[in-house]
Amino acid sequence: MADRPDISPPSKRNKPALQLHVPEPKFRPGDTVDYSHIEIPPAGAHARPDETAHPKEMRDLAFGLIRVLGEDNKAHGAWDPKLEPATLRTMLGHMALVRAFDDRMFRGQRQGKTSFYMKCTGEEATSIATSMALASDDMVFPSYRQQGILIARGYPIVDMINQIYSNKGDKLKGRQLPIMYSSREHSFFSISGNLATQCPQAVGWAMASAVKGDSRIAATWVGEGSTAEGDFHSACTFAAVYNAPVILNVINNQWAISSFSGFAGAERTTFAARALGYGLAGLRVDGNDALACYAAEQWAANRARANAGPTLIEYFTYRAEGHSTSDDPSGYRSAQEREEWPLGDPIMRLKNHLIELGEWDEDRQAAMDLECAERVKAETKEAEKNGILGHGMHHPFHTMFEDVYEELPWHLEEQAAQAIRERQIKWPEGGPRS
Ligand SMILES: Cc1ncc(C[n+]2csc(CCOP(=O)(O)OP(=O)(O)O)c2C)c(N)n1
Ligand SMILES: [Mg+2]
Repeated sequence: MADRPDISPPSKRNKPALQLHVPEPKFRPGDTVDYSHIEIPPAGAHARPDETAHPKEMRDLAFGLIRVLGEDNKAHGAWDPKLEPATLRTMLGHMALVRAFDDRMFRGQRQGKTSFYMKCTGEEATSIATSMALASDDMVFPSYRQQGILIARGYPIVDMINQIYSNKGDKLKGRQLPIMYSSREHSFFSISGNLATQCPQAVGWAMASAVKGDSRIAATWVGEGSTAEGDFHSACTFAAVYNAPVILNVINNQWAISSFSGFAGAERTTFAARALGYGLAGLRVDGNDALACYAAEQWAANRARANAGPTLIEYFTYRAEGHSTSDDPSGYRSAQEREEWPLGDPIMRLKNHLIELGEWDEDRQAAMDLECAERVKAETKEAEKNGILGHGMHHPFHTMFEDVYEELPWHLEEQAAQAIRERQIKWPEGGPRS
């Protein structure tokens, strides 16, 4: 019996018991929020390295926070992109339009006009200012919260709404979940619900662009929660190995539905710091500062275009609203988080900057907000002529079998015929969804 292995529990042996750490968010519903642990350097504090610098020369930028707009509403430091007031007003206008659009689409879902919607409230700068820093034909691989890119690129609002309503005007013929847009003409890759798949796709596209000797670069947007997916890490490896002309934008809005960023590793280090292990340039940016967002994306675009390497940028922001229309954040986080969030609101900050420059005022802002709301309302009415959810006005049933094969295989043609027949039996009058 003496040689039997010791199977007593570890606590009984002379060794410390192993333990796991399960992350827990700092604040839960009803908690008082205290953000004093968040380090926020003053605007203008960080140096701006040359776009061709080696990642190890800019290590600090992966742990800091690049900021341009100060508490005094002025632009500070080397990262100031020095944009013309007219450009700043355009940026502000796009952000206001996205907010008006989000509000109306959210209400549309509550009214039963669509099944689903996702807002980007508080994160507008991370898609609008960033995409304005790219060329209009650079290929973007967004996630589902970058509707701002389409607005900035001039995609027709009515087509966005047609897609959300899955109606007969929907260019994607009802095949995608509402808000999962796609537009080849706007160099906007089809949004996928499978998180992080867009990352290796962007890197692959960028590699192909380089193989072809083209000058267009690729950029992708991914949520901080989604960086826990293997696809994100494969993308970083490929980007680094082949020096792909790509920008990996990580939108750290601190929540992944009801999971806080700690479950994606935020308690250990920054998301920008992931870049260092791969040998990528890593920048950490105030995502509610439209000028900093523009400047960082422009820096990374210049770097990619100069064949100087890919960049991983973490935009630190806060998801001010629920994850989607299917979510209720009051069940898992403190309502005070949004109120206390120290980086403010991106639209208000840019507005105040323009006012400080003497290039804007509150009356013009109010008029612009009204104009945005009216415009979205008019576009909504236009889209509703093509139908809303459940009103039967959508693409003909047979189209679900089309566009995949050049010639429809016989067995799919049979399935299509059978499906149409069954619907005719069920709804001889044409039915609700003929
Ligand atoms: C591969 C995969 N896993 C899980 C989901 C379900 N899901 C959809 S959105 C989401 C949260 C993603 O959070 P984050 O990446 O931080 O983006 P955010 O919603 O904050 O913009 C999850 C878990 C999914 N769509 N795909
Ligand atoms: Mg998130």
